[in-house]
Formats: sequence, structure tokens, C-alpha cells
Amino acid sequence: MAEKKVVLVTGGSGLVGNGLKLALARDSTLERDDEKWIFVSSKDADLMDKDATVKLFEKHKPTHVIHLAAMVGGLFRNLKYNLDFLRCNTIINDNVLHTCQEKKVKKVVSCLSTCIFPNKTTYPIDETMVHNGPPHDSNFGYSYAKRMIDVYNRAYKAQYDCNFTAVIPTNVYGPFDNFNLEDGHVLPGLIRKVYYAKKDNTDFTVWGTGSPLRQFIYSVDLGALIIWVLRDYPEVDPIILSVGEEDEISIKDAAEMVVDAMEFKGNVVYDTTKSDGQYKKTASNAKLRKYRPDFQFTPPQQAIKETVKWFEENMKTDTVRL
Ligand code: GFB
Repeated sequence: MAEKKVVLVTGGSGLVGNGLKLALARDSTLERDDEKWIFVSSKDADLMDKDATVKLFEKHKPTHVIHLAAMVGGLFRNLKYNLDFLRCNTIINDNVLHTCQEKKVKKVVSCLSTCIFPNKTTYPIDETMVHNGPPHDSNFGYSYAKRMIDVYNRAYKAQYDCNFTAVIPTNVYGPFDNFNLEDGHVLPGLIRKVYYAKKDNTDFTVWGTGSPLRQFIYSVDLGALIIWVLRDYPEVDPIILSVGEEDEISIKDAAEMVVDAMEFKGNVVYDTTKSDGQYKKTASNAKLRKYRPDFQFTPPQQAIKETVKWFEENMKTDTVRL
């Protein structure tokens, strides 16, 4: 009888945590009888507190951990709170990873982000480039805290032979995202703004010029890939989880997809007084394709439509993070 696995997901109530739940629900072939999945959030334990972290692990006795808990935000929130992003994420990561080692967790998958790569870089970015220079100034706090997870993973491997690794997703979006204008990311921001432009019969204002380029990954696809990393990815070195370079689109393209998905007929205007942030952060998914040449990403038009549907339904029950 295979030994029972207990998979603890920190940050389980967020965008990526729900992406995991939706991935498991979407594809029954991902289910395993010997796995018990536990999704926890800051309501279950304050991971800034080491004792609370230990108590959480002693309660659930995880054999595997997917570590998603973090202080996260879009460009505009990062611009304002770089020190908070640095401190909070460093403390959380140290508490969680050290408790994983102390409790002999068999495998840990942590979540980084493509915005942590060097600002001055050649393209496409790949996994070997994480530490090759300072990140974009807009989010250096978050970026250095996240980069340290990769350093932690190598140190835990060297000193304790721990099997800790990390994934590097590009811009994630989907149901259960943060739709708050100041703190959220671009796609939820666009969906929220079109929703109110339709409701109030006003213009739809896109921030910036619309020219920056992004690779967007649907949270449900990301969830399916993280489950694969947990079960079958053998390396400590991080792996970029993204659509291909050729699937990179502009903010303007994304705005137009949201307009189509929501059948918005009003004016679309660009507020160029707002920052564009990084122009591009094109990442290679060659390493992922080496392992998973078969993986099919959800077409963005369909993924945006599913996200819009979730948003509109949940706006009726007031369960959207606005
Ligand atoms: O997702 P986002 O906020 O962050 O995207 P980044 C910012 C880009 O979208 C800028 C434009 O070019 C903005 O001008 N934009 C247009 C908007 N309309 C909006 C809007 O309504 N809301 C927002 N937020 N942007 C983040 C990092 O960078 O990437 C985070 O700061 C994280 O740390 C995330 O790693 C994945 O993609 O620029």
C-alpha cells in the first residue's frame, strides 16, 4: 500500500492556490488516492510567526508542501512598498522552509515570478539568469526576497539533502485573483475597469501606453503544471512555467481581449501619465517543453472568458477581492 501523502498548500486561498484546486477539479486524471490536499491561508496561521508555522505543520504533518504564501501585488503596489515586500516575504520564506526541513518534508515547491529576473538582460530570459544582475527598480524588494528562495533551496540541498525546488511563472491571472485597482495585477485590473465602464457607461481607461509585453499564464494551467512539478520534476534548480515566447502579447492586446470577452462597446483610452513598468520580461519555456512537450495551455481568449464569467458571477455575491 503506497504511503499516504499529505500535500500542504500555503497561500491556498489565493489566485494560484485556487488554480491548483481548479486544475484538480478540471482533470480527474490528476487525482491520486494516496494524496490528501490541505489548503491553508493566513486565517489558519500567521507564517510571519515561526511558532505558529511549527504549530500548523504539527497539526497537518505534511509530507509535501507547495509554498505559495507571500505578500504579492501589481506594479503600483510594489512601487510603494518595496521594504515591506522584502521583509514580509523573507520572514515567511525562512519560517516555512526551515520548518519543512525540521519536519522532514519530502518535497517543497515554492513560487517565484518572472519579474525577479535582471532588468538589464538578454532575451529570452532563462532559469540560469536569475541572479545575473539587479531586478527592475519597481519591485526590487519582492524580487530579492523571491530570489533568496532559490539560494535557500540550494543551501538546504547542500546541508540537509532536502528536495526543495521552485517554479517561476510569468504573469498569472484567473478566478479568485485580486481585483483591487491599486494592489492588483493588470488583467484583473482591466476586467474590473471594463465591468464598471459598462455599468456606469464611462470610458475604459488602460494605464500606460499599452505597449509593454507580457506572457500571461492562466492560473488553472499553472496549477496543473505545479502538480506535475511536485510529483515528477527532479531538479532543485527552478523551472519557468510559461507559455512560449511566441505567445507574448502587449497590454493593448490583453485589453482588447477583455473588451471582446465582455462585449464592451464604449471608448478605450490610454492614460499615459501612468507608469508602463518593465517594457518586457520575455522568458523561455524551453526547459518546461523539454520535460512536458505535450502540455496544452488554455487559449487566452477562453481563459479570459472563464475569468470574466467567474468575476461577474462573484460580483453578485460580493465575494470578489476588490
Ligand atoms: O500586472 P502588472 O501590474 O505588473 O502590469 P508587471 C503592469 C503593466 O500593465 C504596466 C499596465 O504596463 C501598466 O501600465 N496596466 C494597464 C495596468 N492597466 C493596468 C491596470 O489596471 N492595473 C495594473 N496593475 N496595470 C509585476 C510585478 O509586474 O508582475 C510583481 O510588479 C509580480 O512583483 C507580477 O511579479 C507578476 O507585470 O509590470
